Amino acid sequence: MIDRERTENLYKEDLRKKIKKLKEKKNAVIIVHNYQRDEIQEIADYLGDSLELARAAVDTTADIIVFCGVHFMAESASILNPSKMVLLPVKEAGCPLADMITVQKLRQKKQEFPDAAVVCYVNSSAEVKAESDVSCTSSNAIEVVRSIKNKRIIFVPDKNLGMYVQKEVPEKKIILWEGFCSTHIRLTEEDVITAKNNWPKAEFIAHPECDPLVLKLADHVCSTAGMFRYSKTSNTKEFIIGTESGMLYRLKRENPGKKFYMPTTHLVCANMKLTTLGWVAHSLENLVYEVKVPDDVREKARVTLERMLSITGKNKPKT
Ligand code: CIZ
Repeated sequence: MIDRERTENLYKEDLRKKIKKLKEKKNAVIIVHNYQRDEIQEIADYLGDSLELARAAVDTTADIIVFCGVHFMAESASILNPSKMVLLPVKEAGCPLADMITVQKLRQKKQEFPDAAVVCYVNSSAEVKAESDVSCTSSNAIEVVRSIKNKRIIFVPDKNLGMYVQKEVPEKKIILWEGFCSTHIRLTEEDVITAKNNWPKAEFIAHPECDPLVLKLADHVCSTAGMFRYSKTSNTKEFIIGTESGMLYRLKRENPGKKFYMPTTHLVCANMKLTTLGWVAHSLENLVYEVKVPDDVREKARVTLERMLSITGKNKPKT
């Protein structure tokens, strides 16, 4: 091993020890999204998608939640746990998709379609959640939309997820928002065709935030939680993964006999990768950066999130 690598490993080991001590001293829990760096996934008390993490945040008895993900996720944890301190280690870790909608624009859309219910993907701000009827994640979007009485639904802000749900729930009329995930959109049909040629025995599993042309090539479409379940139970031994590259770490760890490939090197969410061991230690040591939502917004957004949690059942996430 070259000296630089050894020094870096020793530094990381020191940081892991420091984080463990601080966590115990402050009664904190580390909640980590599936798209985080490997080094962050390794220190997770809970690792999962936003639905699983929202549930973990509700269930924890810790006083402090260190949320290793992006801003809207920490915000959801704070909305559901107003008495706990929720920390986002890097305050700039945002979500371009969540920024593609504002409350003002959503209000205009609601005026255009007054009979429609609003379903907002969790990748949205607390203000947008507060203005919506119910939230959803990619794990439960179909179930949530099916459960709604209104025939017309304004689905915000991800148009690809909205189109995917529309195909699965044709009896509803979904009004789409022009938002998209700037990471998933980078995956092209050509990338998938090339990957399928390179690994002809592999199944292609795609996230519903991908372009519809990419989804047409998929053997299975599901959320990240669905990808873990599917790859574990499927008899297939090789998979091409159509979502953020952070997924490979846990997929490989939980399926030692199977192979996982990325169809392109471009599926990296820069915001998700901002969190490092150094920032987690800094966050715990200095109790920064606390994410709080003003009471009036929080109360309405909580109803929207809790409706979603009650529709999907407390402990059984669907694909
Ligand atoms: O819901 C989430 O956590 C996201 C952003 C993706 C997924 O499918 O898990």
